[in-house]
Amino acid sequence: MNKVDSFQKFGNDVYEFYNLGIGDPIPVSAASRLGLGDLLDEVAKHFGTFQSEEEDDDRPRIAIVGKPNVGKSSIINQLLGENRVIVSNIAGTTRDAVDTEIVHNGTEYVFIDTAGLRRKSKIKEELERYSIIRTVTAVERADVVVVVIDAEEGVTEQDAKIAGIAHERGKGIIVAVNKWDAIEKNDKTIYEYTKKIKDTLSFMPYAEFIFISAKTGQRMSKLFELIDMVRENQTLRVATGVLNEIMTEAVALQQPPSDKGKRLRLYYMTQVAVKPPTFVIFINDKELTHFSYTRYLENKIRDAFGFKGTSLKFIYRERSGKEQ
Ligand SMILES: Nc1nc2c(ncn2[C@@H]2O[C@H](COP(=O)(O)OP(=O)(O)OP(=O)(O)O)[C@@H](O)[C@H]2O)c(=O)[nH]1
Ligand SMILES: [Mg+2]
Repeated sequence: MNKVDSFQKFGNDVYEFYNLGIGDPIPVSAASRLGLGDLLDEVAKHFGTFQSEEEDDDRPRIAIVGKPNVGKSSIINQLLGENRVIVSNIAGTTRDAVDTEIVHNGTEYVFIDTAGLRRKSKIKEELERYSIIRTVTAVERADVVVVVIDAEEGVTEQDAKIAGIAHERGKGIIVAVNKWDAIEKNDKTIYEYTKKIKDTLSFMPYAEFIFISAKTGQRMSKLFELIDMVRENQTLRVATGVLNEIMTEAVALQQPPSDKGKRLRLYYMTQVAVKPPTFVIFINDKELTHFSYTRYLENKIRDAFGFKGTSLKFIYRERSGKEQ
């Protein structure tokens, strides 16, 4: 019951609402901020414990995402070695995310299959939105995301959009070019494909690449190696001492940007999180930061530690009390 601006004045009126027979009325006032805590308590009572279930599960989770018909389900089938996921050549067969457990070299992996994201013009908006939500949910649950591209079709803007979902969430990313058996190749083909895809996915230069065939099984065990590597990189921690050595050296090699006579100063860097590896840099003034210098620092860190397949996140903090 909203607008109960005074419990003293209107408190008794609330009982009338029991007549509705839909449980206890909870008086609140949004304007006077009354009763909101009680309302929240009531809401929180109904929270389940479903979330912790997956948090306790430390098996690697890999989401397979991509446009319709690129071969996502086929990849999982090939990995599994038995037909447990429905495969068909009609675009949009997989409507729901499906979890498949696969044991490889004694490690248990959970693969999450998703429905392909369609371009808006092709299907009803509703279905499009549903597929996006499914993909987003799968990506959020995953440690590593395999973005599948159809070698026959080549890379498209839609692929970039799908890859962007994983990139924005800081997931480990592997770009798998599937149906590699179906195209004609010479010794330049892999190079040309890689260049084209890197151009289209230029926002994630760190992504790992693999050229596979779900049909013939080409490089499927290599895929597991990549998944393991990317997962390790997602959780890699760099010691603060080493980080600051790299930072000091980087600053000495290339001056930080300045504006109106004031120069960006970097005092200290430390890694505060993994998945994705996240670094806090203490500086004098946030206004002076520039993405190109952040990228420069990122490249220095990558030169030293690789971090292949994972994005890195940088957070700037102004350090007060320091002379500027
Ligand atoms: N030649 C070739 N065909 C493939 C390969 N992988 C999948 N296909 C074919 O591509 C079609 C689509 O495969 P699916 O695995 O159903 O594709 P999907 O990405 O799961 O499709 P949706 O679930 O509808 O989004 C099928 O006809 C497969 O046989 C491959 O590596 N080579
Ligand atoms: Mg499928």
